[in-house]
Amino acid sequence: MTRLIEDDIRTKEVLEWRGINLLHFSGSSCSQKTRIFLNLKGIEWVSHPVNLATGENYSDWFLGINPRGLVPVLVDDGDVHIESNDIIQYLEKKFPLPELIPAEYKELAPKLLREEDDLHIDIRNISFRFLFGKLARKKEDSALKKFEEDLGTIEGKKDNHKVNELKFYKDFNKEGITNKSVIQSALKFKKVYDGFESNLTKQPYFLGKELSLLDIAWFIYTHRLILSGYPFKKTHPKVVNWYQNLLKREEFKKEVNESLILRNVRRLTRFQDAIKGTTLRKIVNF
Ligand SMILES: N[C@@H](CCC(=O)N[C@@H](CS)C(=O)NCC(=O)O)C(=O)O
Repeated sequence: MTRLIEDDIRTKEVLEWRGINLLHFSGSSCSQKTRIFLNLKGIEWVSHPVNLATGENYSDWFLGINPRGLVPVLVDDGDVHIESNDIIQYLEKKFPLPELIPAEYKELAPKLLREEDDLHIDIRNISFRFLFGKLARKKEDSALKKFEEDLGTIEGKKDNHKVNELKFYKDFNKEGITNKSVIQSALKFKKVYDGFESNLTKQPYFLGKELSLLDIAWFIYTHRLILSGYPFKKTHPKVVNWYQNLLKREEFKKEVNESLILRNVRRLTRFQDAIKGTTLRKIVNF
């Protein structure tokens, strides 16, 4: 569990925040996952939007709350928790009902969720290329430098996690998202979804008869991949069925509402890719 200690928190005002507070961004996948979880649990929370599109996550104010510069962040009665999967597991303990980790998976759940988190850069590769298109803007060198030089700590220590974030944005600034990265990322997803497809022949949800944290986490990735044109219908029809059933639920649907501008950008990107023969389906070819 990643909870900041008081010395890590430079934006001291949050120490006074009472109740469940979430710093988040409407279109961020990890924020969407956390909000779906809060909806399903019926937890009341205070919303603090952080605009990733304008780089608010690299402001001193936000880095003083999360030195990783990432949303979501949970502030519960002044305690700061980062990392979406840690946040939802923390909240699962605090609000046990309805149970979203089946009893037999209590030990395995952190590992299964880590596998999802390990693919975060991969979902970013695909989203940046096929969903956000020209809206996936480069970060200014000055912003990256400020982030790199920020002295924030996590649990009292310098945070190495930043290295991956910086690498992603430096590579992206240099070469965008290459076909090679798209293929590598898509293959990682295929491997996981092959396993899910086989699970879903025996049961309605990834871990059994009941909806769990794993379904919530993977619903968001699946949603993004579907919008990006991943050929699920051909490769994983049971996954499509599982996804469509979840999408009918208000707790899920309202969190993935796409703004008009994003929808138009995505459609335009798809149209241009179709003309150039560079859609996700064409590139991965499975
Ligand atoms: N492992 C982190 C990943 C969080 C993450 O990457 N958040 C993205 C939004 S989905 C973000 O804040 N990105 C800001 C940026 O890339 O500048 C978690 O699960 O909370």
